[in-house]
Amino acid sequence: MKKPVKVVVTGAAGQIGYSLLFRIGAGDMLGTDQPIDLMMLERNNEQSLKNSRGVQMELDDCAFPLLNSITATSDPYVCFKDAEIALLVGSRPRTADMQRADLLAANAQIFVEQGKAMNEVADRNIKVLVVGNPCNTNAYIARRCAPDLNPRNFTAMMRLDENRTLTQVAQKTNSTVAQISQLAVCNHGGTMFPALTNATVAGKPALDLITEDWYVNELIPTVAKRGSAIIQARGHSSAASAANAAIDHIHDWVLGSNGEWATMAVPSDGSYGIPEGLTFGMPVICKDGDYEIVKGLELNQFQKDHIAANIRALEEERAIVDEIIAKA
Ligand code: NAX
Repeated sequence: MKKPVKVVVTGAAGQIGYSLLFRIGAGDMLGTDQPIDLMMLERNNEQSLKNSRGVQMELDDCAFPLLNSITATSDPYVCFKDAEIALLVGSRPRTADMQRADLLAANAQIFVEQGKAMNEVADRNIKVLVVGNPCNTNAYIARRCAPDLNPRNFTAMMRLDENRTLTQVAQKTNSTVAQISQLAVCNHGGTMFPALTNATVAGKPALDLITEDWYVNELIPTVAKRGSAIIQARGHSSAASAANAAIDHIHDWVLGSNGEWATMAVPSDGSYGIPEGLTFGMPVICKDGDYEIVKGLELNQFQKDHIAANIRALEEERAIVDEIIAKA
């Protein structure tokens, strides 16, 4: 029997948490031979803790053999103690009266606090995935507030955008997602774009099977606006698909991507002219519990322009949160 791995999920009583925790318990994330000590973090208020207890009761009722223990708490220092994997899902949603800077500030408080707690008590090689939006910038905040931990291990989630793109391309080319390789998505939010220059579908270049018009006028807007389309259709934001993407991200990081590309937002090492340290969505290959950025890809003008727009947007956010971190 393997030693249990300590896994933290924040926002455990939220929508995404409600899908994520049960998939983790079933072994979808770390494999069906890996026991888990599950730590659930929620806000310190009566309603959140009550909801969290309810989810914990349901997890108990699943009798998952892999769940060695389940702890629900609102204390980050208890939750992150010796944690080896953290999925930071809990964050503050944007309300109608909020400006973008207010949202960044409200979330910054959460990720400053959690970064500090991880720095003090987590396993020194903790792997962190930030899901809560704005996820790139929240991952940057947590990393900055955890200077004693491995900075490479603060990542953010692009995988939902990648998975959405995979299905759109598969449907358009009458293929299956399993036949598609080397597809990456550059970043998240309004300036994201899927990079198909190296992608293949059943061994053929993807760009030979689709038109530029479909790529620019159908694929990019469909993926970029998919979150809103889900809200329109379902009345709630993406939850099960977001949880699935988080599972995919950690699964590949820990267990390897078998030579396939996976899109992760990671601290830039300066590749592709992306300023060092900016948390940026890039293709990576995962092996032996680590990831490597795919290097040396040629970028066309369209990609360069989109990357520049992404950099500008993320640098603006970084400037706002740098001030908050300096005062924290
Ligand atoms: P919910 O509002 O359903 O759940 C969030 C949960 O987080 C709540 O239970 C809340 O009490 C908890 N929480 C808030 N602050 C906390 C703190 N300091 N410590 C612990 N728990 C805290 O949102 P949900 O639909 O689950 O979405 C969560 C986040 O994921 C949102 O920020 C959302 O924007 C983001 N998403 C990110 C995606 C991505 O691709 N990166 C896609 C899906 C999703 O929209």
